[in-house]
Parts: sequence; C-alpha cells; structure tokens
Amino acid sequence: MTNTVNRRLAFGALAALGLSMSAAPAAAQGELTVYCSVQEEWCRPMMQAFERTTGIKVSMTRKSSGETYAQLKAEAANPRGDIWWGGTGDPHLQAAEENLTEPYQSPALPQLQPWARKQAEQSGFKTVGIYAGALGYSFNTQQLQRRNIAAPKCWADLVKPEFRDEVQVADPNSSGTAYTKVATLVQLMGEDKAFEFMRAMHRNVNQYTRSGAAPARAVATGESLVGITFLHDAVAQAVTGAPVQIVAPCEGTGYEIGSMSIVKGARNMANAKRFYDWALTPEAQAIAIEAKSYQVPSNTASTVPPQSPKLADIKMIDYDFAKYGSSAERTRLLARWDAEVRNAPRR
Ligand code: S7P
Repeated sequence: MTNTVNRRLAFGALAALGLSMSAAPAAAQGELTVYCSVQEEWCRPMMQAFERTTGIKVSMTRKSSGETYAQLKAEAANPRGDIWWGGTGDPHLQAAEENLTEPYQSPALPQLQPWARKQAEQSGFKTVGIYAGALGYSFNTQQLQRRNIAAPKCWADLVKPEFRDEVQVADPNSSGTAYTKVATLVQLMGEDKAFEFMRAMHRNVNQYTRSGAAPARAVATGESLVGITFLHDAVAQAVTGAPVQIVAPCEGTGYEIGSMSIVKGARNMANAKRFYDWALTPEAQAIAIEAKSYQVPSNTASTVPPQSPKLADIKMIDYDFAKYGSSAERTRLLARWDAEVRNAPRR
C-alpha cells in the first residue's frame, strides 16, 4: 500500500460521486493542508466531509505518526501543514513540548471525555484527544489450527519457538503504534526486562513494518500468523470476514489517546481552527464507523461503535503519557531499541 498520498479533493470529484451540489457550498472558502495519521480509508471520507460542510479545499497527506512528527520538525522554520489529525498521542505531546504546535482551546472541549481533556491540559492545549484504543495483537485462526498451535493469550506467548518468524510489528521509529508497544512493555515489565523480552521476540519477528496497522492486514491474509497492533485495527480486518481473533494480553496492556494538533505558524490558521472544532463534533466523529475505524471517540455524545473493543474489560496499565510523551524519553528509548533490538542477532 502507498504510505503517502497527496490529494486535492475537488468539488468536481464530489459531484462525480453523485453528491448533490446543495451539500457543497458554492463559494470557495480557502484552503487547508492536513497531515493525517489514521488509515487512508478514514482520512479520505473525513476530508471530503469537511470540504462538503465548509467549502474549504483540503490537501491531505497520510503518514504514520512518527513520520509526521519528524516532518513537523523538519518543516519548523517553514511550516507547510496546517493541522495534524490523528495518530498516537505520544508524538503529538512531543511536538507540543518542542513548540511545533499551537495552543488552542476549542469551544467543544467541555463535551469531551476526561481522557481527551487531560491530553489537552497536559500539553498546554497544544493537542487534544480525538479517540482512544487499546494495544494488543491478533492471530490468524486458520493458520493456527493448521499448524496445531495453542492460541496465544499473553505477551509471554510471543517469544515461544512455535512463533518463530510468525510475529509482525511495526518499527517504533516510524510508527506510533510500535512506540506505544515499546512504552507499554517498559511500563509493564520494567525497562531492562522489557528490552530482554523484545530481544527474545525479535527472533520471532518476520518484519518491522513502517505502518502500525500493516501487521493486522498481514494476519488477515495469512502472511503472518500474529500481528501486534491496536486492537481496533485487527477488528477492522475481522469485520470483513477474515479469520482473525484479537487478544488483549493477559499481563495487561497499554493504550493510545489518538490526538489532533494545529501546526505552529500554520498558513491557514483560521481554517485549521475550523477543522479542529468540526473534528470534535459527534457528526464528524461518526465518519469513523463508515470507515471501519473502531476507536472509542472522544466526544461524550458520539456513538461508540458496537465493534469497538470494550476498554473497560481490558486489563489496562496506567499509561504515563507525561513521561512517554516527552521528547527525551522517546529519543532515549528509540536509540536503545535500535541498538539492542533491531540490530540484535536473530539466531
Ligand atoms: O489505524 C488507526 C490507527 O491505529 O493508526 C494510528 C497510528 O498512529 C498510525 O499508524 P502508525 O502506527 O503507523 O503511526 C492510530 O492512532 C490509530 O488508532
């Protein structure tokens, strides 16, 4: 799958899709450049709906969370994006700390879940929670049965010899999902034990993908037996009828607060704020369901998709967003992961 897509979504295209012109304001209302870090399948309808609602022309680029954070840093002197929508919360917090994003208090803040407001308060209102989701893994039920392997239930199962070359997970340098995995294991096991575990699991990893959700697709097609992702990304495969079972690991797991931030020095600041306010409405958040994106939405009036993993039923760690959302901690953990895990021998 192409990881980066630049697309200008014109009204002509909407008309071609059969949408009535009455749904699209006739007057052009300016432009907006959005960096989108959820799946392309959700980015696209979200941008189309915003264009339809406001008449603002959107130029959207889809990249993983770590890649977008790196892009904001690279463009800091000459910002090209206006708003960063979606992706795990840690890199949004890191961008806030590095003054790459703009403080903004949306009038919609009081309507949000406490975890979404806390994300905003913690960052000095430079980011806000838009959804939440738990980390875990999925496996291909047919492949498992064919190989007569017992169903894994815990993180500890993923280092067993029967899963040799059968575990897929993303690279935490590019992927927010995989950074959440590193931070989760460190909080769950203690840092040295977590790195020992990741080195042992490295022997079973068939590929470190760039994108966090890719391992869920690999499980659905049988290309990998196990994939570590957010659970909602595996549910998105299961609802298509793929032989996929999700696992919330028995030891406990971490979670994300998917976030949104306005780029510091945005060229289209007023439109960025308009998008920000709109993206927090129940109407905008409902687009996730059509896009088979089963995170828990942040507006208290939004409908939680029935397919969403029930966060209250999952053994969850008290994820320390302040610590693992700090730039110094990210840099340190990624350097250790590169040195001790990615470059470790596999035999
Ligand atoms: O698919 C949705 C989702 O899992 O993708 C975001 C993620 O940051 C993007 O993927 P990367 O791991 O490649 O950065 C999550 O925030 C979101 O829930």
